[in-house]
Amino acid sequence: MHRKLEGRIVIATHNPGKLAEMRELLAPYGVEAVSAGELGLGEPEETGDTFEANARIKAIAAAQAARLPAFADDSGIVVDALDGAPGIYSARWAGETKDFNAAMARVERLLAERGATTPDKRRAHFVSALCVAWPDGDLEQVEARVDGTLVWPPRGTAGFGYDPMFLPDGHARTFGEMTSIEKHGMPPLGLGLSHRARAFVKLAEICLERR
Ligand code: ITT
Repeated sequence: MHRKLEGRIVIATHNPGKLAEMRELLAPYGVEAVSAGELGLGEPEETGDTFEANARIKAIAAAQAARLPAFADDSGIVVDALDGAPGIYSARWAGETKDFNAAMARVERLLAERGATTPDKRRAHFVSALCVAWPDGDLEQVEARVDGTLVWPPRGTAGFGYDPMFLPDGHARTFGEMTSIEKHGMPPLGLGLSHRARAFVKLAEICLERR
């Protein structure tokens, strides 16, 4: 029997793009979500070497500091031709200034150096590891991915991070060209397309109830 997430919870992210998506995903479930920023929580060091480990570090740190159940996401883009980079370092590639145009340009430069110019050589996937931690130590963790190819130049201004260069399989528009409903909306409005939406479906099955 899984423990249900209810009442007041903290969304353990300092990334505004992720925060907006996590709030939208939680909206049908009647929980009162406050963000780590609103509570003035610090950012723990992400010392894990997997998405799962880093999601756990963030959720546990927030649950302990806020004395509330905490919901964290660790995510990133894994590029086949770059041996999985930037992966768990996706945020760090944008540097202190969080410059994702520079991060995308770095990915593109490395792909060009490897001669990855055709779609088959430009395969990538986004991963989202979600973790819910309760202040007493209980944990739930899930993970999911969405596969696609990387385009250049980047297309669209919606979303955040690497969205403008990611073309999900079976679609003609990048995540940067999609509305939030198209990227991560749930049926009947959306397809639950993104890595975060897919992971959230798994999490909702085990620890959320529609209100
Ligand atoms: P928190 O740790 O505070 O949640 P962060 O941005 O540092 O924020 P991560 O360490 O999980 O989060 O880094 C994930 C990075 O991967 C994120 O900054 C984006 O650049 C990228 N990323 C993850 N999900 C994405 C998405 O849906 N669209 C575009 N880029 C995404």
